[in-house]
Order: sequence, then C-alpha cells, then structure tokens
Amino acid sequence: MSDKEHDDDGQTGVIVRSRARVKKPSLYKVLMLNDDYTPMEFVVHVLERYFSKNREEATRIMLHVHQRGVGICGVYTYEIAETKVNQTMDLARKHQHPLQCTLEKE
Ligand code: TYC
Repeated sequence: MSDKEHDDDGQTGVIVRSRARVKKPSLYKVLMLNDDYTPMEFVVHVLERYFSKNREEATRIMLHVHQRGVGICGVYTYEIAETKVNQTMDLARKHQHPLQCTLEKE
C-alpha cells in the first residue's frame, strides 16, 4: 500500500450516521418512602435543598408520600440520581431520621 492509500477509505470529511452514535442516557426516578418518624418539615427541607423544589412543590410531594407511602422526587441520569439519594440518606442519618430514598430505572 502506498503512503497515499494508507488508512484512507476515500471518504475523508464525510460524516456517516454521526447522530446514531449518540445514545440518550437511561433515566432513573428518585423515590421517597414514607415512615412514621421523620418530621414533615425535614422532608420538605430535603426536597428544597437536594431536589430544587420550591416550598409549595416540596410540601405537595411530602404530603403525597405521607398519604400514599411513596412518591417521586425527580427523574435524573444515574449518577445525578445516585448523588441525590446519597445526600438525602446522609442528612437523614446525621439527624437520626429513618427516612428512606431509592432509585428506580424508568
Ligand atoms: N409520615 C411522616 C410524619 O407523619 C412524614 C413523612 C413524609 C415522612 C414523607 C417521610 O418520606 C416521608 N411525620
């Protein structure tokens, strides 16, 4: 093979199916579980601090979890969702609340 032909498919500069190589990341729901001991105000605080909810939305989600047993805090890519679960569980542990938070693939 001559130097000119080496590694050259004759398609220089032509983009073939470039869009097909970009896959949308899987999304994960962060779920909050109800319990009998974690104060309502603490759950609202967590939703404001780690899930960027305003007080009204945070209160709505907290009451939904309180009444139905489980609720969605948000939907994120895996590492973001995992970070928010860890932040929530760490703060709950620090305050000795039994609050539980989990991930679920959408
Ligand atoms: N059930 C709790 C109470 O009555 C409040 C609460 C709401 C706890 C949501 C956890 O994910 C939760 N103090």
